[in-house]
Amino acid sequence: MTAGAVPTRTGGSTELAGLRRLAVATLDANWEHDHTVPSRTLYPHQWSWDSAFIALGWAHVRPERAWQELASLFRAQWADGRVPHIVFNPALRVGAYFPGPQLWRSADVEGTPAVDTSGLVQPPVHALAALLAYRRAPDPAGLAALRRLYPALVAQQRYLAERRDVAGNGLVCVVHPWESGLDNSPAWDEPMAAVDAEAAVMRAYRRHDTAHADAAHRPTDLDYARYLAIVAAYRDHGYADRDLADGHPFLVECPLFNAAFGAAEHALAEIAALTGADPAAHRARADRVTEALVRRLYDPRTGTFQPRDLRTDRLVGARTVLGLAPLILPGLPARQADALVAEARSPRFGVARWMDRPLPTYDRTAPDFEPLRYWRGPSWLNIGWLVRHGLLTHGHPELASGLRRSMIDLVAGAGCHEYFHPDTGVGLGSPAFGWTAALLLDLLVDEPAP
Ligand code: 9WN
Repeated sequence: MTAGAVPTRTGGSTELAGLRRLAVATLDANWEHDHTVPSRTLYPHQWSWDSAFIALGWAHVRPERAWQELASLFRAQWADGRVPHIVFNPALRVGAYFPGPQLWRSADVEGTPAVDTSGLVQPPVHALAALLAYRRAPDPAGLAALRRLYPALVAQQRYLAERRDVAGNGLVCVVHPWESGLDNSPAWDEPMAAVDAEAAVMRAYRRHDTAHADAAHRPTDLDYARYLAIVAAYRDHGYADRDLADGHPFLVECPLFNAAFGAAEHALAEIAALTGADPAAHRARADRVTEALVRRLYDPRTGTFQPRDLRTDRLVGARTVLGLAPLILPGLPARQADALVAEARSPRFGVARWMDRPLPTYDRTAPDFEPLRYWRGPSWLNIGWLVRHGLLTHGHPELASGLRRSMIDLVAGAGCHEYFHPDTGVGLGSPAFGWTAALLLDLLVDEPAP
């Protein structure tokens, strides 16, 4: 094992070997025939962006599982190209997760796979993960897998570009906070306030999450009532994306989602070059997405990227970690990249060569910062991994290594938890979480800047 040259607070290589064993054991325990569940208790089905991060982890230890993971997810791709955010395991009992297939009713829609799925998407980090997985394990089987995945990844991008560019400005619009992956981020407070729903609605349902995690660490009942109302609106519209602007209750351009969308085109250009396809169109699209992100979501007054609420055509005010994600775009102009590095280093996020606390998901100086509640403060490894990737992309290896050390320390101190207290590092949510284990494996192997 190469643990990287920079010592962590956790110290020597024996301890790092132990961490690696813990990560592999966590992934093994979450492996389910052809995919990895994010958590056996909280999320026992297959999730879209989880599988991308998890595939990257598998590439370090059992590359064949990386390709099985992505292949099983893409087998559930809809005919229109959308990759559903949940693929339900038919072997599990009704009630194993809420909301289950009964709410989504994907089988009623034409062009859906035989297996039940949700109708939403998640940030398209899959092309980037597939490319990096191949770089971690560059063998003929991996190349063959990349070649098979390529058309599916292209279709995923085409769906987003053609069906989800609601404002016609070159960016993808998310139609539900679940699509952002940061479900109850303060970024969604303004757009969610306009969604008509009552917390009391939840009396008719049994939430599964609060049976397995502390309710104070999860979204509220009012959040869930709104989540369900937005799903019902989309589902009752047949998950059709036409006319969304006319009445869909939640329409937002998210900087993280769109950064992933642009980074996917960069990755597809590399995959095309590796597999004998033409990279040129991907590069041109990546440039267009980057330009649209800067034009639509960069706020020069705050020096960060903010989501745009399409119902009001205004940028939302909350400064969340979503705004740092455009750093993953290699073509981000220096002005914005420098501003994001300043934002990352500010007391709001505290990225440093030696970090005294982990990266939070929300501005830790904000009065409504909540260190325990899910995406409203706690530290998550996938977000740290993305920001670190962005710092490496824009030539900040010392900050990237500070972030890396702080993430390794989190797992060393608390285990492969789903998220962590952003001051104390205490583990929160699921104690055996797939992407935490997978990304730890990736972090333990220090790589050069992309
Ligand atoms: C809803 C699986 C998923 C992650 C999301 C995270 C959480 C689901 C939930 O779990 O969302 O999709 O039930 O809370 O917010 O990012 O993909 O790990």
